[in-house]
Amino acid sequence: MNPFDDSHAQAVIDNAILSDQETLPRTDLEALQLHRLREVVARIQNVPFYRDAFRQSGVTPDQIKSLDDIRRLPFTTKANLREHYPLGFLAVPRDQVVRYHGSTGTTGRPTFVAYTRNDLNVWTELCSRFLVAGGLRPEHTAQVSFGYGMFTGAFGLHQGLENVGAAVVPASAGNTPRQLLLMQDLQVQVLICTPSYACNLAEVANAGDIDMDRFPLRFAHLGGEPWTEDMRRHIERDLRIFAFNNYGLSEIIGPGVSGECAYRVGMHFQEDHFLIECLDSNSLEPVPEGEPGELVITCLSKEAMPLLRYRTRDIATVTSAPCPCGRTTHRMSRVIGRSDDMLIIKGVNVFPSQVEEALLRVEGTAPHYLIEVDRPHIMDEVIVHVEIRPEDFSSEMRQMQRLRDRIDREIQSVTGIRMEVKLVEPQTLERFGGKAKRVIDRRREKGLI
Ligand code: DLL
Repeated sequence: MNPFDDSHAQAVIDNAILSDQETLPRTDLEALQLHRLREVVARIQNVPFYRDAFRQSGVTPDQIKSLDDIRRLPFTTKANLREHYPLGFLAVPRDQVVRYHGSTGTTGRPTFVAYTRNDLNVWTELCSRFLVAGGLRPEHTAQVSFGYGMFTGAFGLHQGLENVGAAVVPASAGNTPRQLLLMQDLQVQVLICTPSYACNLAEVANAGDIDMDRFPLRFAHLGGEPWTEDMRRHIERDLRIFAFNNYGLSEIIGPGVSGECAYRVGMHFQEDHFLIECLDSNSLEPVPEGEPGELVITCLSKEAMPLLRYRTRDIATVTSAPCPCGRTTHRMSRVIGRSDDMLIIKGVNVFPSQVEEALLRVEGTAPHYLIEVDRPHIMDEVIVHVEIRPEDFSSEMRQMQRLRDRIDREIQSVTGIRMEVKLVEPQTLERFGGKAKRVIDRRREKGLI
């Protein structure tokens, strides 16, 4: 166990700072949500897409009388944003926009998002909240190792950190040895990046001549991509830190939609600004509490580009159970997967995160892997390329065979299907400065799916 683990959590719990908005009694919170929902529905009528959708459904803004009436409102999808590219969803005159960002969109056209001055202030506040929930204080120094640019991660967290009064090191992504140097020389205690980049940092830090007992990092806020509990343990052990998860998406605001408190029993939604539904992706009906469903998010306060019932495609569970921290907000689990990342292999649904979970259960594997799916003939075939940790890499065949068998069994037990496992030498798979790419689906390239 890493030495900072419990001590950091306990210190944060003992000195918790909670804002009034995070501890509103549910009835007050829901009254605020309804008030804001009615406002945003009225405001959004100047967006042609919504005006048409309301007209077609016959619903009028004054019919929104309870939060349940959200179900009468139209959905918004990524495809809708693309159809109205670049700025068809803008709800304010362009002179009120003070910032644009873009989604990372690896496929198709990018999508742009816009912020008014007030939107930036809200975003800053929301990022500050989850940073403070993780123990950030003005005396801390924090390094932002997200790429600064159209991606919302770096700017959102940067604003939140500065707002708390922490000192920001805007390192941006890449050049890992330099990142480690900055951390040591500026005595950085807080790391902000993707989980996969935290892994890369850990790997380089441990391979070099850094004295990890004197390494200054204490905790990290990681987000922007799916990761597993095993990945968290791996990062915490290797960087000797306490790691928090935070979630968001550019279409809604960027980071700041939800984040963990020191109890780390789910990510608290910032419900005063977002109305959350968890729906069955096919029927679009709510799933029972605790069951996985697609998060569908409505912006309650956004001015520049508020979206109604945005289908995130992210699959998670939601709980209303009270959290010991005292926040009254509902919480989401880790993202189990994205409905569009879900692989259907031999008819079985598999999320890349399940493969990660299986791999990291096996001692000796590194958290670097690549899932390659193909259909050379009739059947789907999957090869999982797994990197071995340098200290576990052996030229002895039998030893490597045993390791491969163990991975094989774990993958089969977690996913229910057999995948071919290929062990690869340390440092041979690609490293990512931002979000990792874990899947190559050749069936898609061949037009088979
Ligand atoms: O990734 C915003 C963000 C930046 C969140 C930094 C947290 C930290 P996009 O580039 O639009 O925005 O990508 C959004 O990333 O729909 C999820 O699929 C995924 N994602 C974001 N955070 C998490 C997380 C940012 N903590 C998409 N766990 C979302 C799992 C996440 N997936």
